[in-house]
Order: sequence, then structure tokens, then C-alpha cells
Amino acid sequence: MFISKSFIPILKNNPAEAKIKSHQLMLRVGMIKQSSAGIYSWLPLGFKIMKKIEKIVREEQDNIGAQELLMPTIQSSEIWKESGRYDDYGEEMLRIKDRQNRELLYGPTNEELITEIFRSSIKSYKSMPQLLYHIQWKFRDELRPRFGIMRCREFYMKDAYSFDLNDEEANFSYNKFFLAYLNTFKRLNLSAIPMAADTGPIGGNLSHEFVILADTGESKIYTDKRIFDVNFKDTILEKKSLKNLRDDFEKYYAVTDDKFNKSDFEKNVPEEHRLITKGIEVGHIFYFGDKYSKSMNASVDHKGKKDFVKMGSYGVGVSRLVGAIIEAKYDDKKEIMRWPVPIAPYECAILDSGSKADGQNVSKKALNVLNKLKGIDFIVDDTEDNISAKIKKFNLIGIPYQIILGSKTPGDVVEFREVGGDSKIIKLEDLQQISKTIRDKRN
Ligand code: 5CA
Repeated sequence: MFISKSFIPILKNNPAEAKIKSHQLMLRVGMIKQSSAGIYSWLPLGFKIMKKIEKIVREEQDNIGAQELLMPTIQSSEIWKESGRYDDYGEEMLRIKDRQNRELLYGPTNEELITEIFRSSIKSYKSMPQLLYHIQWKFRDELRPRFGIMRCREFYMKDAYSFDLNDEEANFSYNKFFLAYLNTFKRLNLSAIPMAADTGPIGGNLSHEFVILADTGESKIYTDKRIFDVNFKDTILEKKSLKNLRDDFEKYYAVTDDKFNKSDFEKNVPEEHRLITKGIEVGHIFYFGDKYSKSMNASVDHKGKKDFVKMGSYGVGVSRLVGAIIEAKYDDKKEIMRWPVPIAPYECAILDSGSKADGQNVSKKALNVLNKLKGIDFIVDDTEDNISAKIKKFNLIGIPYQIILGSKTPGDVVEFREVGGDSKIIKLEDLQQISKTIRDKRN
């Protein structure tokens, strides 16, 4: 991609309306554009990042045996009346009427619809368990949408649902998602900790929020710092191994605001390990047993009797993650963003001083570099900006590697650096090795 032909509308300064760094950066480098309050268009740069995040989220759902489907954004009010949530959900739900005066709604979540899908097809205990997920837009008419796509009205969510025969099996399913979430956030280069949390309008009495630390986060958190060192890399998809994993995490105090109890905190956490800070909720998992299956009559035949199925639901804020990663990785003093390679919008930027800004006319040397970067997702800055302006621009955009073709490096050498790092002079022929390193970091 050549920047002169790309749709990356960069602003000169931070927009005044944005209060936190992710919102500022996303507007500044043209990742999103507000279309109305709390509703955004995703421009190519932002959309590319979100799609890469989505891919990782999907792969980790598939890894635990969850099956992907796609439910619509618009739902009928009937199923919500069955579960009793049509009234309970309140004003956050966007209600719509069609031309026949039928009551519809834009889905804020999908417990009802998936229960309806399940009950109409699965009749026998032999088909259990079922782990189903989709990645779809949601709408919540938030009272005060804020911080850009972090708390907006229309957002992109991965929501999964589990159906099991009994509590023990349901707990097994819950723990599979628990592990999938740890693996997902690790691949996104985030340190997300599971915290006991309230269940709110979803219901049930077991729930964990996955939270990353950030001063600008909306959740207040109280935790034992040792939870950051819990190791999960050897956990396998077996009941015992997964139970040990939960135990390893749950032996440390880690709760959000609504579960906080001062005396428990002080009793359970030695002073030197206490951490009170703020965080961003990037995922939330729930176990609510037969809350929906009973009210909506979702049961299976189990050796001659009818058993209501036990359900859980599991959400990841896919669009919110784009902002959360910026909050975690962006240095707003130095104006340097560092996208981890697996989700970077481009993997390498070529800052060419010999370009003529028409996209066809980059220097010969740049073409030579491009040849050596086959298979790498690169972007060439072929504008007439000077090299220091180009570096500043790409520090902001956060492409992980920069190859600089400037006056310092005539002949067969180029300047190479990781974004924000020191540069080194390398030979053109070394670029092949560098593209291999980038490819290795991709997964
Ligand atoms: N049905 C359950 C699990 S599938 C559910 O809806 N859970 S949730 O309400 O916690 O949402 C799941 C995730 O969506 C949250 O962890 C958060 O990352 C994201 N999210 C929720 N509300 C918003 C919002 N207004 N803007 C952006 N992301 C949001």
C-alpha cells in the first residue's frame, strides 16, 4: 500500500473532544469517524486492526471446540417477553416497530435468541454439550456514551453460549472459556486478569470480568499483585487441569468495585501485595444455570425425563479491544504507538525520501526494498513530507517496524528500527532475514 493512495485521514493535532489517549489517537490517525453520538464508522486502518483482533478471538474459540454461527442484529420482542427481560432491560434496549407494527429490537446481547435456536433443534442429552458463538454488532442505548469506541452505543462483540446437562458439566464449559480468554488476551499482548464480578442484567451468580490495568479504565479494581504471575501455559482442556487453573487464580483476591469488601481485602492480601487501581473490562463470562432454559422451556430428553439445560454466556468486546490495546501500548508523551505484530494494521513502513507522491514513482531503491519484503504487509510513505515528518507520522500510527531510505544511507544500506527504538544501518540483503523475523512474530 502506498500512503498517497490510502484512505488514512491524519489530523495535525489531537482533537479537542477526545479525553483519553485511545480516543485521541483513533481520531488523529483516522481509524474511526463518529457518525452520531456513540456510533462510529470504522475507517480502513481501524477496521484492519479490528479484523486481526477478531481473527485471534475466533481462533481461540475454535480451539476449545466452540462452533461459530451468525445471528441477526434485529430480534423479535417475543422471545424477550418469554424470558421476562423485555421490560427488565430498560432504556438501554433500542426498540423498533416494523411496518406491520411488530415489535423488534436491536440486540444488546443474545441469550434469548440462542436459547430459541437451541430448543428448536436439540432434543437429546446425546447432543450435549453445545458451545456456540458469533461475532456480531450489538446496540446498547448507553445513557452517556464516552471515550470513543470504549463505551459506545453500537459495538462489535464476540458472544458465546454454552449448553450442558448439569452443573458439573456446565462448570467444565465455563472453565474452557476461562482458558480461551487467557490465551486470547495473551496473544493480543495484554495482561488481562480474571476478577470476580457482578452479573447485572445477564443474571446468575458466577461471573468473571477480564480486566486490563489502565488509569483511564472505568472499573475500579482491588487485587493481590501475585495474580499477575499465575502461569496457565500448561493447562489442557481437561476437567482436572482446568479446575486447577481456576483454583490457581481464585486463591488470590481480585474483585471489581461492586464485589469489594474492605475487611476481606485486608484479611486476605498482605499489605505489600495489595493493588488498588483502575482497569478496562475487555471480557466478561457468566454462569446462570437454568435462568433462560426454564423460562423459555429449553430442555433435553435425559433417560426418560426432561432436564432443563444449564447455560453460560461469554463476551469479548472486540471493538473495545482496539481502544484497550492503545491504552496499554501508547506513549502519549512521546507520541509513539506500538501495535503488536499479529494485529498491526501494517507490519512494516518504508519511509522513502526519493518519492514523488504519485504512488507510481517511488525511488528505485524503495522498489528494491519492496521486492525483498515479499509476504510482508507493508506501507510505503511516498508523500513529499520530509523524513522526520514521516517518522513522526509512523510513530503515531504505530507500525512495528520502519525502514528509512534517507540521505544518511546512500547505496546498498538502509536504516531499520522498531518503532520508537534505536535505528541501525543494515545491508539491503539483510532484509530477507528481517522479513522472516516479522513473519515469525505474526502468529
Ligand atoms: N451476554 C453477555 C456475555 S456474551 C454480555 O453481554 N456481557 S457484557 O455485557 O459484559 O458484554 C461483553 C463485553 O462487551 C464487555 O466485557 C465489554 O468488553 C464489551 N462491551 C459492553 N458494553 C460495551 C459498550 N457500551 N461499548 C463497547 N464495548 C462494550
